Amino acid sequence: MIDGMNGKIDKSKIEKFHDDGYIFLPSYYTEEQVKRLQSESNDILQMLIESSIENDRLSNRLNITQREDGTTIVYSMSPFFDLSLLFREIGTEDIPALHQPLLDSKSIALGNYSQLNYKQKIDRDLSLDIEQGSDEWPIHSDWVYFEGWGPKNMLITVVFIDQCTQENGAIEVWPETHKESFTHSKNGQDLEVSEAEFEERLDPNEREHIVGPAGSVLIFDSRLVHSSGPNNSDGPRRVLTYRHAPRDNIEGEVFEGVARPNPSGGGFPVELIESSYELEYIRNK
Ligand SMILES: O=C(O)CCC(=O)C(=O)O
Repeated sequence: MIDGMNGKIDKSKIEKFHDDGYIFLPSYYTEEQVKRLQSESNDILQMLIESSIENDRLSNRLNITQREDGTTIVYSMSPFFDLSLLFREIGTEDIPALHQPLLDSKSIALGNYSQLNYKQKIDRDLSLDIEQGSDEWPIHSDWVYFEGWGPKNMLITVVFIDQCTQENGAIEVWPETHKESFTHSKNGQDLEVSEAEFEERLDPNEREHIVGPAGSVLIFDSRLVHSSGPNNSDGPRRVLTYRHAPRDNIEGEVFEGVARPNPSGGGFPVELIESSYELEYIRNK
């Protein structure tokens, strides 16, 4: 639907993907397309915040934290496949076309595991229960969340909605770490590479900050170790993060290019609850 313009995945990029575990396509989307991404992100956030306030209940799609410095930050929002045709079609059309040279079978979006990471300050008093936390992402690989049940050869695709810089908390990757496996330990709800493994096997000097303009696209192997720092700028640092897997590795139904894998085989979809609150808000409005 909003076909990217630049950065076809040629032979050298395929090699880099296999060697380093990631590839970066700067300015993949045009400025005009970026404006659509930004306005869609703004509209969704506004709707979710207004409807949370109206219903006196924080939407379960939203992860909002209060940093130590007192700032309230929208950390992430998920799922969004039912909220945005634009974002869904990027996941079911643009990204699978991009993935084609990297996978053996058609790329399928794992709809319930896609997020919009806002890293965005909000000044409003929400008068809702907000937990203390940070806007950093721990050092981890995504695969550890899926190991044992998830589809093999998963790819993570990140679409930059804003320019990503070191100051605003760009994603950092450790090249080649997709070839190994790292022990993770629990940190609250998250998993992170254990301190011992970090000390022994990860060199902070080898970490690469993936910085670039809005509209850029980063694709990485789900086993690649990555993280991100806090947003120290005044503006948001928004990225869409999609998870995809080859069709051949997905058990169960695929509908319109989307699968909904779940470790327990079931699990009640969050959006079926959330949409009742959102529609209530929209009707009242
Ligand atoms: O948005 C970010 O800065 C990092 C996201 C991330 O690490 C993840 O989704 O696994």
